[in-house]
Amino acid sequence: MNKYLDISPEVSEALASGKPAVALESTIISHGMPYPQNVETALHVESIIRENGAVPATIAIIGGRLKAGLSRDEIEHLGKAGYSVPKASRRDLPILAAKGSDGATTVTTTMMIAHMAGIKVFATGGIGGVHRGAETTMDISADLEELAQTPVMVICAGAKSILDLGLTLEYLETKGVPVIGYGTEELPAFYTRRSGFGVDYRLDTPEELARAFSVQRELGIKGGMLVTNPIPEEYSMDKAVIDAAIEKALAEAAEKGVHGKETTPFLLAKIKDITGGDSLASNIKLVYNNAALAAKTAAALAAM
Ligand code: PSU
Ligand code: MN
Repeated sequence: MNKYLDISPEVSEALASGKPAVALESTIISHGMPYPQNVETALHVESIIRENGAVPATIAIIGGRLKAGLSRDEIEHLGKAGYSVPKASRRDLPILAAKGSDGATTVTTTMMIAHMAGIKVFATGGIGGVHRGAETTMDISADLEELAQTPVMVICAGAKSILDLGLTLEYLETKGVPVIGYGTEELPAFYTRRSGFGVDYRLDTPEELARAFSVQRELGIKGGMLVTNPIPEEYSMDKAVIDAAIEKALAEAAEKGVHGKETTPFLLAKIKDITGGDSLASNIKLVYNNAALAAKTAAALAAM
């Protein structure tokens, strides 16, 4: 264990006794939703994980410490501080730790810290990917590289079509990352169940997911696995409404010359503004759905 990592007593006890644990990211808390819904959602996600037989480990950087397992006060702090908490991707991690700063962990750094702590399963909303126009901007999320090198299973609701979903799948194929559809042959597009792009494999139970991940480990294959879990039908959004919001957000980003690490937060915030409460409600429900599946999968892995 490294000297910058703090594992909470509850998570530490779970890991030591072979109980299932599920990692959760903190960018979704600080940058993904408004206060106080972000804090309420983060706490409710933790209770869903407990109800489904696993221990939640929300991950963040607090005062330069890499944390696996946060207190209620720490979650409240990250939610209240919002955008003043820096977004922490792979390149930011050593600097924020050296400065003793806070950091909201993305999929990338949540995977890194989960792996340092010994946590195998991670639930989130959406992952980063290859941006539209990446053939000229080269804007490709560090999340895809992390999936290629860090042995953590990431359970998400697919990716938003702010990205080029076809290129994102090509990139994951090149990097050797298995993309699994949970109960579906089609990649879900976050707010909607369908994207028109196929996944590599369809698996239908937490036990099947656990077995696939376990074999990947036994074979000594580097990297993780991406599980895409469609938003429940009753909470999915109208495709035309969400597509129009995404096009508007993309046009505004292009007009303002938004680039680099600001691109994703800018687009996500615009979509939220344009679609209002509808997209927030869907976002919360899909995270709950992923948390339940992640807890069941972690429990199936622990039982193997
Ligand atoms: N929700 C999404 N997509 C995302 C994110 C949230 O639908 O990309 C957040 C996640 O924390 C993700 C990060 O890891 O943004 C990716 O940022 P970037 O594209 O700058 O790598
Ligand atoms: Mn980027």
